[in-house]
Amino acid sequence: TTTTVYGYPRQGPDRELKKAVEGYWQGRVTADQLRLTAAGLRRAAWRQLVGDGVREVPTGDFSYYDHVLDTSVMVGAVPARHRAAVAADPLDGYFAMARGTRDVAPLEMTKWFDTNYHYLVPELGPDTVFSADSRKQVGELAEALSLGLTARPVLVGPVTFLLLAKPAADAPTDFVPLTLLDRLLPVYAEVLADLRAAGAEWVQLDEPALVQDRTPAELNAAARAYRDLGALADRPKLLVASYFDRLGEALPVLAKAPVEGLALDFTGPAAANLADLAAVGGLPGKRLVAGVVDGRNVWINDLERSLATLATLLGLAGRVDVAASCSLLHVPLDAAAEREVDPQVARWLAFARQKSEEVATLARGLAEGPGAVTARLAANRAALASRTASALTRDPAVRARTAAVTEEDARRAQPYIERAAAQRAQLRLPLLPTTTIGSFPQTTELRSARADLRAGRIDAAAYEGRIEAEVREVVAFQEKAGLDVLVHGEPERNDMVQYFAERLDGYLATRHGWVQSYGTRYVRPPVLAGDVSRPAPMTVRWTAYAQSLTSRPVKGMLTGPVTMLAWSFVRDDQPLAETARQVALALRDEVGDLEAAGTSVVQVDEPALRETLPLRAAGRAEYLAWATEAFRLATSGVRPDTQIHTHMCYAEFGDVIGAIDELDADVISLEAARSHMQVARELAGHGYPREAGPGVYDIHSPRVPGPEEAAELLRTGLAAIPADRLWVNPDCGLKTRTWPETRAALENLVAAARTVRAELAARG
Ligand code: THG
Ligand code: ZN
Repeated sequence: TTTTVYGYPRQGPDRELKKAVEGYWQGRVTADQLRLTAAGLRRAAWRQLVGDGVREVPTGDFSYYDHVLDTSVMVGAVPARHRAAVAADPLDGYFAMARGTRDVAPLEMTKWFDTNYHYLVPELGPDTVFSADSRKQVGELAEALSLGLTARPVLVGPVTFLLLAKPAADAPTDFVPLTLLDRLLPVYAEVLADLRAAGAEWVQLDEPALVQDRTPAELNAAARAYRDLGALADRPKLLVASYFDRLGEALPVLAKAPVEGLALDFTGPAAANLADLAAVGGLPGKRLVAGVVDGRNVWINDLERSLATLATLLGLAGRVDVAASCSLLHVPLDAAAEREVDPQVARWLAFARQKSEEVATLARGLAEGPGAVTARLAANRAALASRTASALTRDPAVRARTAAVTEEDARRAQPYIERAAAQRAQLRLPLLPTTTIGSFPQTTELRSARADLRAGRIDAAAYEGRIEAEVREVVAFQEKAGLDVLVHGEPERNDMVQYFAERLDGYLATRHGWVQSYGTRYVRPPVLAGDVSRPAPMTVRWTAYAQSLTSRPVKGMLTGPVTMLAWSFVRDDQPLAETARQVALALRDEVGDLEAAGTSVVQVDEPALRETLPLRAAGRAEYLAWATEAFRLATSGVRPDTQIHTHMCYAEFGDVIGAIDELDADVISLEAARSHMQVARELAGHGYPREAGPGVYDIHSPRVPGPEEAAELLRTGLAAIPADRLWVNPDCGLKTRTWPETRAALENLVAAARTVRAELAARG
């Protein structure tokens, strides 16, 4: 029995990698310095893993930006528009693929399964010619071997690589990247041969795409891929890894494949792998790497339960090793760095380092018997018991309240038609009302004010004075620009989820808990540790202040329960639906307080509704049911004339369009500018009965559309949504834009609304 993990946080304890890469982009760090920093971070990570008890370390999981991009480079899948840059300088070409240049667009970015990590989408077409470039993989393996370590290269597997790819812009629309499998396999064969020559005994091929619903043709492709790779004469032993869910139909395919080992996830929904494995007769003669330590949450493992799982698995494979369920990339580095966390809670936390130790403990318990780890098991049992018994995780008042929730609580008292009439009378808005999504530019002055407050250079009163000044400016600008429903601009918020988490009981903030979101960008997801309640209003002060400055309606701005869960680390000791209901009730109180303070429009954002959709279709209906119920619970306590808005960012609404309807929000704003109002047509096609604001300004681009361009998008929107239900707004919040862009874009947006209103009036 050995111990391993599939990947490790890359950034270093103080995000040294972010600093080095961004420094390189700015010309402050040379390529050699960057390489040296990276090699140092890899070495430190391996030493840490070994020190914590992981005996077989992963290599090749490191990345300057993204490991899927590294795979594109490894197989030569460089889009034509980036080839010159890659040829001129591989490192700069790599970053050009990641970030684009003035002249060429980067690869598209999207979420890595249902995690909060984003990868760069490979672009493939019928003309793609693959070629092997194993230098990064071979180089990192050589580094680890030269340190005397047992090392196993980890690669994105060929099937997953193709399934994650998208057709290049010039490919036929019906082109399916998986049809390139026969061309890709020889390239993997070459990389495998190179790794063997460099000293790899084992190589891991990650195939998480096989835990999703797959067609028989896709499963066949997987069977063919591993039959062919298995048949190679010159290759290392192959470990095919899956994670994030059960393998299901793909399990018999991989169990039969001529590879030496499988790595399976046994946590969360993937725990079903245990019964599935028994049903296929186990993996006789093969190596099974058992992912029993959850690699995507921050909680200590139930070691006794994992030992029981491992004991069962012993009878089902030739050899059983212990691992985390997936790469530790998805969790922060070290819980011991969180010195400000209540020690009572700190003993429940496990980040990458603590999870490595758990893996080591479990392997020892498995190999030598539980008696060898008695003290650890006792401490673990005590910590788990203290979590169950804690007043933080069991707040009787919160539990009584969620238990008393009725179906009516999650339903507005009046149907939309009646609410709309009441809201029209109350708000007196023009046709095609204009608004924004909530945030205005976060200036350096605002950021430094926050830094000053944290460092104690200014006091709370001085900080609030600066925020008030910003709110005054934002409100004055909106009045002058002629917007109809105003916002306060959210200058007091850095990250919205963090802002609310800091103000809710039951939530825990971390100080060093960085997790890579994409490239050099990181988030510090707050931790849902206990039962959630709201000790005091969270936003009323700023919304009411903004409202005191203007006679136009000011929209209150909140983050919805699903997004509060999606961008946090969630509890693993109760159903997500229960946690969502607790957050929803806290938000419901905030919505009520906003209404009582004179706010007649409240927006509750759910940008993550689509993101958290379960990987397999079987789980989706249940998820959407609790997710939409939580939103309605947060928003249904208001009067009929209080208008509820919601907002979602991403463009793939197809899968959740029914759920959008189920939210029963009076108004929804959506991203639409880049797709030329496609979403307006989708909503109309679905018979969406309420008001909608498909965005007419793409805030992801520094380009400011002129008034005629926005007017044209509005006319397109009008073809799908009637004039009395169409709103005019940008695609998303403006916090990443500059003030000059924001001013010009919003002035143009108002001008466009006025032009189209005049056209409608002329037509009668
Ligand atoms: N908040 C949280 N999670 C998220 C998002 C969010 N996950 C999904 C999506 N939005 C991720 N997008 C980003 C965008 C920007 C940054 C990170 C994730 C970013 N981070 C700063 C950096 O790395 O330099 C650090 C920000 C900070 O100081 O907190 O720019 O909106 N919770
Ligand atoms: Zn958005």
